[in-house]
Amino acid sequence: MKKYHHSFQNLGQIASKATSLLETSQKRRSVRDFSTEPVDQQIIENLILTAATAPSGANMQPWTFCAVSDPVIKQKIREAAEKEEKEGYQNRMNEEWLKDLEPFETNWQKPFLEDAPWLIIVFKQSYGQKSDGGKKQHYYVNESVGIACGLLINAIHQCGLVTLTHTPSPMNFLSQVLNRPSNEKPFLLLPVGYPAENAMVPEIPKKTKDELIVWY
Ligand code: IYR
Repeated sequence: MKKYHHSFQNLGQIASKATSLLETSQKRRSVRDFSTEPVDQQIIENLILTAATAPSGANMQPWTFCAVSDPVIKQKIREAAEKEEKEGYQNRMNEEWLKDLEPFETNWQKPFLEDAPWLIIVFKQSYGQKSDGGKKQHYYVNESVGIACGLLINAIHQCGLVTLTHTPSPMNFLSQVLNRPSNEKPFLLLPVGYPAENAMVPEIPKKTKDELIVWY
């Protein structure tokens, strides 16, 4: 163990930070129309390192972040995702689901998978590798990787870029395209970049504080 160093701030500083954090966070939107404008690899690396500060079960850090800018791989991912999505929209998703998605005007076509300069594909590691080749147990894998993704989404927004939580379903094609080992399963795909000039977002409400907080 070592001493924890806390950077104490006064109440006024904390209150004003909490307010400005809320205001900035309320501006975050999932964006589906991306510009092809490139983003430096160093920026993507810092965003991923920020995500990897997440807490995880027994600090096993059960995640792998694949960052793709190669246009050939992006094209492969788009083709495979659209094949699954087409099947999903036409046959797998029920009426209620399709109705719930209407405000978002989504469909099986996913041009953002090629337009965005980066795709970050987050893999969860169901287990790890021991040095002797055995399986290392991982704990609370979904919770841990979910938290890391939340930090990543926030970091992308706070630095002025946009993303979208894309979950092509099923998404096991990502393991093949990216040649991942069998202990890793695809968890979330995040295109990252700048919004297209005329990017549109749906007008959707968030729950009010009375709907979402219960004070005791
Ligand atoms: N995976 C599909 C469908 C989809 C499902 C939900 I729930 C969304 O919030 C948005 C889309 C797609 O990516 O279009």
